[in-house]
Parts: sequence; C-alpha cells; structure tokens
Amino acid sequence: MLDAAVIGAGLSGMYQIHRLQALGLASQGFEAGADVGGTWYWNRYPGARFDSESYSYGYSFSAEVLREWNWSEHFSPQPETLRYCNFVADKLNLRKHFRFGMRLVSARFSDGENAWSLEFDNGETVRCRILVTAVGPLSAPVMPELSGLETFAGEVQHTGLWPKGEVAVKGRRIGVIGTGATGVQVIQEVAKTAGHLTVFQRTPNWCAPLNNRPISAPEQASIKASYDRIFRLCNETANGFMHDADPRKALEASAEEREAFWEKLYSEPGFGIWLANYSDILVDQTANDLISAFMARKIRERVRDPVTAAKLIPGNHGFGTRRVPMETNYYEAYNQADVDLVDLSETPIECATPNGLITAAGEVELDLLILATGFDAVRGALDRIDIVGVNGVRLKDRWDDGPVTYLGLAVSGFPNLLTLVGPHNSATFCNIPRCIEQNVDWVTDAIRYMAAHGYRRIEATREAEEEWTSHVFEVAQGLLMTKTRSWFMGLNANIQGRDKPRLLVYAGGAPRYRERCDAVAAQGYAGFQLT
Ligand code: NA7
Repeated sequence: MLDAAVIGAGLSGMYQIHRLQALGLASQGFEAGADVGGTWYWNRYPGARFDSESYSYGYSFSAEVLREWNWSEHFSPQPETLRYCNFVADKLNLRKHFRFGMRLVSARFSDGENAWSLEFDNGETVRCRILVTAVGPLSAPVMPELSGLETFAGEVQHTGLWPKGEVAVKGRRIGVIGTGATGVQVIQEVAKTAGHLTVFQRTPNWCAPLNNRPISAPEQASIKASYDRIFRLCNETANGFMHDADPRKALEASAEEREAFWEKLYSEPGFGIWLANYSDILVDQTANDLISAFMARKIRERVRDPVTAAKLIPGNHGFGTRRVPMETNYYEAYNQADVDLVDLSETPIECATPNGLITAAGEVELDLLILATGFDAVRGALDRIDIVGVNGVRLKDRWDDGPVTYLGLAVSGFPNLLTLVGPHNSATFCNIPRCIEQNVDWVTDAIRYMAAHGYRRIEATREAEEEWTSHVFEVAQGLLMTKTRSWFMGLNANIQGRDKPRLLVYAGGAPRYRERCDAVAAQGYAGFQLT
C-alpha cells in the first residue's frame, strides 16, 4: 500500500512527487505518457509556446535550477519548455519515482480501509492512502463532430495529441479548425510554409501581440539576479503573472490618455494589454466597448482585405472576456494569397470527404487537417477517470450540475482525494506554475500534518464545500467573462451536457486564495474532517 499516489508527470506532478519523496513517504507517480512534461509533452504542434514570460513560468523552489537553466526567449517555444521539464527531472532525479505509460482508468475508495484502489489501462492495480491528481486543467482533448471524417484520406492531427515525429507542413494543403489560443499559434506558424492554408473559424477571438524576442546575454544575467523580485511580483498579482490591473479607470481617462496607454500596452510583451489594463475594462461594458473598438481598429489596420478583417473581429463578446490568444503576425497571415479564412457562421462545415471538407460554399481539398478544437477544460481529465467515492457515488455524477469543491482541492464524499489545479482552484486562472507550487506546498503540508497526528482520513465537509462553491460564484459576479461563452464557463458545444454555464475557475485572485488556504491550514484544516 502506497502512502500516496500522484497521477500525472506534468509540472504539478513532478513537483508533488519531489515534495512527497522529501517527506520520506512511500509515494509513487503514474503518467500516461512515455515521459515527463504534461502539457509540454503532449502539445508539440508547430508554433506552441509560452504566453507567460519564460522566467516567470519556471519553478521557483530550486535555487540550483534557477541558477543553471537559461531561457532563450522571453516567451520560449515548446521544445525548450519540454527540455526544461527534462532538465528538472534529471536534476532532481524524478523519473525513478514515476511509472510511465500507465493511464489511470478508475479509482475506488474503500471506506473500511480509508484507501483508494487504482486501476490502470495496462490492467495493473495499485492501492494508496492518499490520491493526488495532477492531471492538468487542459489535458483532455476534444474532437469536433465531423461526419465522414473516417473517410478523409489525408492526415488528421489534434494539437493536444501531436505526434513526436515530424508532421510535414511544407507545401501541403492544410486546414485548421479552431481559432483559440492554440489555433492562433498553429495558424501563424504553418502559414509560413504551407502550400495553402484554410482556416475554419467558428468564433473569432481578440488576439494581442506577444512581442516576443530572444533574451540577450546581459538580460540573462539581469533575470538571474532578479528572480526574487520576479517571483515576489508574481505572488502579489491577481493571476500570478508579471502584470496586474492598473488602478485607473478607462472611463475616467481622456480619449487621448486612453489611446496613448493602449498603444503602449499593444507594443509591450505579454499579457499586459489584458491583465495590466484599466481596472474597469473587464467589468464595465462601456469601458470594455472602448478597448474592443481599439482592438478592432488594430485588426482593420493589419488585415488588408476589409471583408476578411470584419470576419476576424469578434461580434459576440468583448475584449478580454475569453482567454486572449497571443500572436505574432497572426493577422498578417491573412494578407497572404495562399491563406483563406472560412467563416463557419456563414458557411458551416457539412462533412468530411476523402479529399477534404465540404462547407456550404463548396469543397476544400486538404492533405492535413489540424484540429485546434481545445479541451474538456478543468474537469475533463478527472471525468475521464471513473472516480468512485463513499457509498458508490461517482465524481462525474456529483458534478452533474457543475463542480462543487472545497478550495478546488477536495470534494466531500471523496476522502483522501486531493485535486491539484482542480475546478474552482485559483491555479486554473493563473500563471500556472506559480499557483501549482502553492497547491503542492499546501497538499504536502496537509499530508505531513496527517502523518504527524496519526490521521488516516481527510475529507471536506459538505458545509465547507457549499460555502467555498458559493464564494467562487460570488467573486466572479460582475465579471463580463461570466456572460461570455468560453471554457472558463465550462461550455463546450462538442460535449454533451456542457451547454449550461458552470464556472470552472476561481476568479478571486491568487493572493486571496493563498490567504484562505493558509488560514484553513493554520486552523488545523478547518472545513475538513480528519479521522
Ligand atoms: P479553445 O480555447 O477551447 O479553442 C477551441 C477552438 O476550436 C475555438 O475557436 C472553437 O470555436 C473551435 N472549435 C471547437 N469545436 C469546433 C467545431 N466543432 N467546429 C468549429 N470550430 C470548433 O482551445 P485552445 O486549445 O485554443 O486553448 C485552450 C487553452 O489552452 C487556452 O485557453 C490556453 O490557456 C491554453 P468556438 O470558440 O467554440 O466557437
């Protein structure tokens, strides 16, 4: 019997196993993939990269890793991030604590034993006292319903399941479905070499320039000398980024001031234009209309054909109310003669054929179809495991009307289950490693506390869960995001039952979340029943 099992060898699983090993507990990690890396292991599509400043994204806990690792770009590409994950795994000797190629299929809690029985897809079973899921919030890829797809003679790839080997792009006729953060990255990259690219867009998003560039040698030295300051800053901001809302209001600024401020943000690197903007743009519709008009003008300036530009301007939601895709020459790609935009609201896809896709406007012949259609967000990876708690209750069923959790880390009726980056956890709405470290540290302390006091079982109470879940909804009230269709709101037209808004993220800010978690721990894990 293991003291603890950790499911997943992404950033949260790697750090979690590192901490549990240091406690001297019998702990073991299990990972479906063949190696470490999680998101960065699976998402190998062309153009995949950070939208967080690289040096704000890496782990902060190891001075040695910080000292030895050099990021090459302000927003590093996926191959480098995967190398980073491998570097950390080597440095901390983590691989020996993981078993790879094992996907958790089911987890059943035994009330009598206060233990979980785990079953993996290779048929193996394992028992553990504590089950820590580190399965990632954006790791359950979703395929679109596309009739006839099985007859398509070309190649089909989902961005979140991109193969390790080379996928030929150069000179090929490529179609991309999806224009979220992933679609935008892949489109701007494959547009460079594809023979012909057709983008199938259902909903345009408000994209903002990433303004990436290489890190020079003096910058590298300065970053290394500033890590304390960088992580302190990330700890203080609402979402763990190096950007935080400007206290001023768009509606109180003059038109000239707004224009100058927005031009500045538009020319700066990273999420600043989304997260360091005037404090009213994400809550006040009039303020949001102003920034949306600014962003629309930028699109019109950058896209030569006014009809194409109009199609790329979102009409059903305001800027920043969905995840803002970060781009590098994305809009300019549509100025290329060999790039077409198909607006699915005008000409929907009817079916796939052996040659390509048929839309209401005719057939588009393709060699490679890229599905950038996203994930069953935040809860999807948990739902895909048959998790059965006390009295035979399934977690999936418990969450029929949307997730209910305590701190986004626990669910009543599911003792000894701790969900890193689970629904309603601030890590879902965060520069994720910053919040992952907090999650893992908290979970590790809780496990240590249990061991020190001889507790065998930790379970969130119903009352604590209800209070937390209400709090999650309360703090999101007033955010324009809650009126918009997106994965934040748990909406996904490709999945049955995901047609009602069910908030998945914690929007109260990482500092507030951290304080609450700390207070819970300081009060002997208030809201949990320990036995
Ligand atoms: P997203 O943000 O969920 O985007 C998925 C995209 O795929 C989005 O444009 C969807 O359009 C589109 N989509 C999905 N299904 C279909 C079908 N059936 N037909 C046409 N278009 C479709 O996923 P991403 O991978 O881009 O990003 C997820 C997160 O990962 C991102 O926020 C980052 O934090 C990292 P829709 O908008 O639903 O109309």
